[in-house]
Amino acid sequence: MRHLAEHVEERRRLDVDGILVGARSVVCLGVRYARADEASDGPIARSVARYARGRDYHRFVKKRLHRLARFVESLGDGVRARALCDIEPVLERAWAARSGLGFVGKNGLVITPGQGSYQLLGEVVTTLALAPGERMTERCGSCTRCLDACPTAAFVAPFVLDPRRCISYLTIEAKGLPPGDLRAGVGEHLFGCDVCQEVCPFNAGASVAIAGDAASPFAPSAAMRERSLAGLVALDPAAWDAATLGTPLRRTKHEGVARNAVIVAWNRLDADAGDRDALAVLAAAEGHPSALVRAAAASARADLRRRAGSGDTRGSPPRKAEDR
Ligand code: B12
Ligand code: SF4
Ligand code: SF4
Repeated sequence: MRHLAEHVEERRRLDVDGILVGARSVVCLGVRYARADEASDGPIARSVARYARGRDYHRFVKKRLHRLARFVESLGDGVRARALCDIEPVLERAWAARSGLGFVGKNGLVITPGQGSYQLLGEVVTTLALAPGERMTERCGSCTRCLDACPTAAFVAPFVLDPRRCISYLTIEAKGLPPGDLRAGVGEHLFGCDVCQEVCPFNAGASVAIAGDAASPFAPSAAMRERSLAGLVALDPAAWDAATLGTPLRRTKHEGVARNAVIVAWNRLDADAGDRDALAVLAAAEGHPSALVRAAAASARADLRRRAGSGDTRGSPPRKAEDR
């Protein structure tokens, strides 16, 4: 996330001129990614955050935003417009909240009543002067479900997240192994986390409100539906490339996904030291080219041996993706 720190001043001032000289308006958009057919995703895909099960959104959302930007430019002589999505150092949620797209919930995410929070944000910044939307007031009320449900206690206070504790950070951005208490908190999450959205009442029925289908860019690939966790770890570079081409999983590389698979297996072994699938993941990880993955597997094995030595073979069962 270093790119965010490189533009501190622009971020502090929400300096739109730094993004597009002469900018006067920002059009904020939410792209839904909840799907009606999520239940058929299979256990591997279901351990991946919903936004990341299909194609990498950066490409196709940006493409749509570019089209909108060209349209906005066609609205007047000399009008300029620039599409942004995720990677630019702007405060997308603050902008979305100001635009009236939704409100920022206690889980820190932009929620649009009737649509929920399973939406990605994008913007078109333009020199065109547009009438501003009306800011939506926050509607969480006394609810604290997201704060209470977070498996790693990542919320310091309502609306305030410690990103270093967030499973999304630990499984996608962080380079090493999470420390003990956080490792257990990662549970069954292979890539990202949706828990603080799953419990949100604004998402009740969100996945059926607008029908998704197999053609949705957020639907998992056939390979992702069928592969076992150990199979995912054991992929050779060519097979990994073929299985994940154009997907967000590429962000952590094979090394990151394999490390996460070891963590998931380790957490299963905490509950049942004889879990065969989990042991198969460790075996595959022990032959992985990455030193990080091998070290993760060695730590899991050492932990198993230590617990077996002390007669402790059972822990609290982790939350399984298929139970959610
Ligand atoms: C870094 C990052 C992360 C980090 C840190 C998250 C964090 N809370 O900061 C990690 C890796 C943990 C993460 C996790 C996730 N992320 Co993220 N992330 C980002 C990213 C790239 C930057 C966020 C950032 O700048 N944080 C720094 C803080 C300071 O800013 P902020 O919280 O965004 O904004 C607040 C302040 O600006 C303040 N504010 C309000 N008004 C004003 C006015 C002024 C003048 C100022 C200064 C501030 C201010 O309120 C804002 C809202 O809380 C954004 C994309 C982007 N460019 O914005 C996506 C983004 C926030 N992530 C997104 C998503 C989907 C997720 C996950 C759900 C992914 C997943 N399933 O695993 C989780 C959710 C975790 C959670 N509950 O927040 C979406 C959120 C969509 C939505 N509906 O809101 C975004 C917008 C990406 C996108 N383009 O769609 N993410
Ligand atoms: S994404 Fe998961 S770990 Fe991160 S704040 Fe939400 S519930 Fe907690
Ligand atoms: S779970 Fe409750 S507190 Fe959290 S964002 Fe949703 S409505 Fe707000």
